[in-house]
Amino acid sequence: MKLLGHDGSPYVRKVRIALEEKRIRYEQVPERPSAPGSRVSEWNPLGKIPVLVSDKGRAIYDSRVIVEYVDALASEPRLIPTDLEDRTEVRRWEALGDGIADATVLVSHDYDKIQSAEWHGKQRLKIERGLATMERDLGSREFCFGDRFTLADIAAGYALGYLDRVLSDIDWRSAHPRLEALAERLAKRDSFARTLPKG
Ligand SMILES: N[C@@H](CCC(=O)N[C@@H](CS)C(=O)NCC(=O)O)C(=O)O
Repeated sequence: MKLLGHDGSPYVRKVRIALEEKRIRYEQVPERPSAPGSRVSEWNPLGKIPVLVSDKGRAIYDSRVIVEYVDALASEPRLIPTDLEDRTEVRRWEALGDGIADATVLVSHDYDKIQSAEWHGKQRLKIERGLATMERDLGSREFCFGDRFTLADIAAGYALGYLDRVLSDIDWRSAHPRLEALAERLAKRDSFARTLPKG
């Protein structure tokens, strides 16, 4: 199995954390969609990474679909609960993490400051509200959902890690001490440590 996508992409890291947690072997091909001659669109018509290419040559995208597929490949540890209500709650955490990452990508990629201050303010508000919701919903629990590690923790952890890397001016730790403690716990997991982008 091959995973197309470079380490700088938050969504690639999300998928890699899931693969590491499930102890599934894969080969990473560090594709960049924006690089000249990139072949990503041959696998994903949307031209986005990550793409998981199975041994039979089947391409799977995007990160949400890949994580669901990966979770079903090996039964333990279960990342997405089977019960409808539990599953929906975990997927809601995933939507929060993805939404924070999406807004972070948009803001951090506006290198030439083409977008207005109002646009930037709106994106940053999405990040702030997303974090506030995570902080509230985490409460005093050890894990984001239930009493064990799930995709909800991957979602929160990869989004916070990406924020730290590319929008370090956002001091989310002062306002969200529970998320700070969560991020510290997650950083100790092998899956998070092994997938931390270098540099
Ligand atoms: N919702 C998608 C987002 C994927 C995405 O936006 N990836 C970025 C890299 S961080 C990308 O490939 N961008 C290239 C493009 O949009 O042309 C997912 O979860 O996989």
